[in-house]
Amino acid sequence: MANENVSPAVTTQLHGHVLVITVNNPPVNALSAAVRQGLFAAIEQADAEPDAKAVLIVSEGKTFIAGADIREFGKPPVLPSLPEVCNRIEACNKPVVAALQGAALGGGLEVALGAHYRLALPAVKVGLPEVDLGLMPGAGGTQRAPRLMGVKAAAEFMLSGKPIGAQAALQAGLIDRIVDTANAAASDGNRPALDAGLAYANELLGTQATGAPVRRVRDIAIPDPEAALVDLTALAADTAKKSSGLFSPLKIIEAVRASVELPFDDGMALERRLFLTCIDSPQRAGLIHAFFAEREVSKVPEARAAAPRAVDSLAIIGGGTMGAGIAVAALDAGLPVVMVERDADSIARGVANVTKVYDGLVAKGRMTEAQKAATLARFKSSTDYADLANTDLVIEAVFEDLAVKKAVFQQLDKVCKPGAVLATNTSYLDIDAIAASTSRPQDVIGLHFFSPANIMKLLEIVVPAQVSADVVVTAFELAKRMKKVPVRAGVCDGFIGNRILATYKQAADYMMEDGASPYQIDAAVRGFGYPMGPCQVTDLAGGDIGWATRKRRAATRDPKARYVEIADRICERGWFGQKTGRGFYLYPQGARTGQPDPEVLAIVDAERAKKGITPRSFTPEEIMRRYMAAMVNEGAKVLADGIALRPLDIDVTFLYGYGFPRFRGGPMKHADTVGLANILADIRAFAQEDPLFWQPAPLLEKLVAEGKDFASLNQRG
Ligand code: 3H9
Repeated sequence: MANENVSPAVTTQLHGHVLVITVNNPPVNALSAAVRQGLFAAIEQADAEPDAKAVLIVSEGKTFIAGADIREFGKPPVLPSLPEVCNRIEACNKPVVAALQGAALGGGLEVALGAHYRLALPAVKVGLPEVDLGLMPGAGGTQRAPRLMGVKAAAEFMLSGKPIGAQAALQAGLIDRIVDTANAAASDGNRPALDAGLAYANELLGTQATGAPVRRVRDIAIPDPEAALVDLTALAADTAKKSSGLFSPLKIIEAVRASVELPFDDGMALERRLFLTCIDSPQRAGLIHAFFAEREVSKVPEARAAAPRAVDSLAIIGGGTMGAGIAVAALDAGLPVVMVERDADSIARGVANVTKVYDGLVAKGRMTEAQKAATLARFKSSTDYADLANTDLVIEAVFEDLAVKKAVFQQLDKVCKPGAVLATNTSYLDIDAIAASTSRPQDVIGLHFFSPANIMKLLEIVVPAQVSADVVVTAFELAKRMKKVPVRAGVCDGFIGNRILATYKQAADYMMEDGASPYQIDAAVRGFGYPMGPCQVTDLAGGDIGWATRKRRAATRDPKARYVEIADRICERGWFGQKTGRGFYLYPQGARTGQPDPEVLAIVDAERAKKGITPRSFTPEEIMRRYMAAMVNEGAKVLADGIALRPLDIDVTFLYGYGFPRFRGGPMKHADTVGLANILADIRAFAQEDPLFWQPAPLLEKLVAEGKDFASLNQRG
C-alpha cells in the first residue's frame, strides 16, 4: 500500500499487517490541529482496513512528540481535542504500539499512553512538563499515568514536570520495553524507532493465534486506592506550602484524586474541566510567554548577518568573586581558562576562589576528586599579559572603574592576537569609551554576568556602537556553551537590568520614607511572587556596594530629584547586611534569615521626621502598583532608547537576573496583563506628588493612545 496523507502532518502506510502512522510536523511534532485530525483519521482507517492487524505510531525527526502545540492555547479550539484523539487511539480494536524516540512530552506522552504498547529507544526522555507552563496534563495523563505508575509516583512526576530517561520510565511502568538501538540501527539505517516498532508489532501478532490483544490503560485498576488517597492528602498539603501561589499544581492533585475516586470517563471529564481552568489562568499566559521569550532572545539582527568566531580558549582578567565565577562557568563549559591578576598575592586569591567552588561541589558529593582534578587541569593562572597572546576570547572582570578598565584594555590591545574577542564584564560603565581606548573597537563587547556568575543564568550581551556582528554572534554562542540565557542590550548606565532596577528601587525608597517599612515593602514584593524583597537583596549582596555607587553619583545627581538617605544612614553604621550581621535586618549568630530591627525602624522614623513627612500607610497592593509602574515606565524608556530590542528581552532579563516571578511572564508581559492604560493612569496619579520622578514614558503614552500593548512590539521570528 502506498504512503497515504491522512492530513498534512500525518501519513499512513501498510507494512505487511501493520498500519504505520507517521507524524511529521517539524520542528518538534507538536500536536497541532492537523496532527490531531490526522491521528484520529488514521485510527479510523486502521479499524476499517481489513489487512491491518496492528497499528504502529512513529514520528519523523528527532522527537517523538513534544506535546500540545502551545501556540494554539488561548485561540479558539479546533476539533478533535487531544483527549478525544487519545481516547480514539485507546478505543482502536487492533493493538496499537507507540515507538518513542527523542522526547515524548506532555500530550506526546499522553498519545503514547493511549496506545496499547509502548517501546522506547534508550536515549528517550519522557515527561509531563505541563506544570512548567501553568498547566496540567489534559489528555488523560492524570488518569492513565496513575494506573501505570502508582498514584503517588504519578502525582509527583506531574508536579515536578521533570522528564525521566528510558530506564526510569521502564521501571515506573510507563513503557513496556527499551529497544537495543545497536541492533535496530543495524537492521535498517536511520529509522530505528520504525524498525523496532515493526518488530514489536509483528512479534505481538505472531504470538497470538487470534491476533494480539488490545490492552487499555483505562482498564487497569488503581493499586491500593485507600493508601493512595492518604498519600494525595499529604501531597496536597505539602504542595500548597511549596508551590508559592502557583495555580496548576493543586489542580494536578485534584485530577489525580479523581483517578482514584471516579470511574475512568468521569475522571477524564474532570481533568478536562480543570485543564480548561488552567488554560484560562493568567499564569498559563505568563509561563508560555516566558517559554517562547527565552527562545526568542537569541534571535538578534547580528545572528542573521554573521557567523561566530571560533573560541577554543578563554582568559579572565581579575580573580575576585566575579572573575572566579566566570572562570568556573567557562571551565564547566569545557573550555581551557587562563586567569590573569596583577601580582602573586592577587592571583593566589583568584585561584583559591575558583578552587573553593569545586571543593564545595566535592564536599556535597556533586563532583568526584578525579572530576575536579580533570576540570582544574584546564585552569591556568598567570601574572603576565604576554600569556594571552594566543587566547581567542578575553573577559575583563577587574575593579569597576573606567580608568582601571581602560588601562587593562590598552594592555590587551598590545598583546592579544588579531581577531581575539575582548569583553568587559562591567555592569554600568561606558563600553564605547572602553572600546575607544583600543585600536580595535570592532572586537570589544560587553559580557555582563550576574553574581554568582557560575550559577546565575542571565548574561547581558552589551553591544557597543563599533563592534562587528560576528563578535556579537560569538558572544551568543559562548552564552549557549556556558548554558546562560543571553539578552542583547545597548550601552547606557546600567544597561537593561540595572538601569530599570535603579528606578524601581527609587520608588521603593520613596515609599519607605513616606510610610511603608522596609519589612512591609519586602513582604509585598514576596507576596507578588519574588523569592526576596529589595531590602533582603541589598542585605544579601552587601549594602556597601549600592552605597559606593550612590556616593559616586552624588555629584551628578539632579539637585531637584528627591533623595532618600535611609540606606546611607544604615551603611554609615557599618551595617552592610548578612556579612556584617545586620543591615535592614538583624542576622544573629550568622543567621541567613533576617529579623526586623527596631533600630532600623527608628532610623526610618528619624529620616521622615527630618524631612517633615507624616507617615501614611500603604497596602501591599499599593506598594506593588508603584513598584511595577516604576519598573514598566523605565522599561518603556529602555525600549524607546533602543537599549532593549523588544519587550520580551526586558522580560527575560528580569526572569533570569532579578527573580521576577516567572508565572507573570516578566514585567512587560505583566504590564500587558494589567493593561497599559491602567499603568499609565497610575503613573499620572503618582506624578501629582513627584512630577520629576513619575514622568510617563512617551512610548507608553503612544501605545495607550493607539490601543496597543507591549506584545505588539515582540516580533516573532
Ligand atoms: C501539553 O502537552 C498539554 C497536554 O497535556 C494537553 C493538551 C489538551 N508547541 O526548545 P527548542 C518550538 S503542553 C509549539 O528550541 P530543543 C520552539 O518554540 C506541552 N512549539 O528545541 C522552537 O521554535 P522556534 C507540553 C514548540 O531541541 C522549536 O520548537 N510539552 C513546542 O532545544 C524548537 O524548540 C512541553 O512543554 C510546543 N509544544 O528542545 C515541551 N515545543 O524554532 C516543550 C517546542 O521558532 N518543548 N516548540 O524558536 C520542549 O521542552 C523542547 O522544545 C524540546 C526540544 C525538549 C521538545
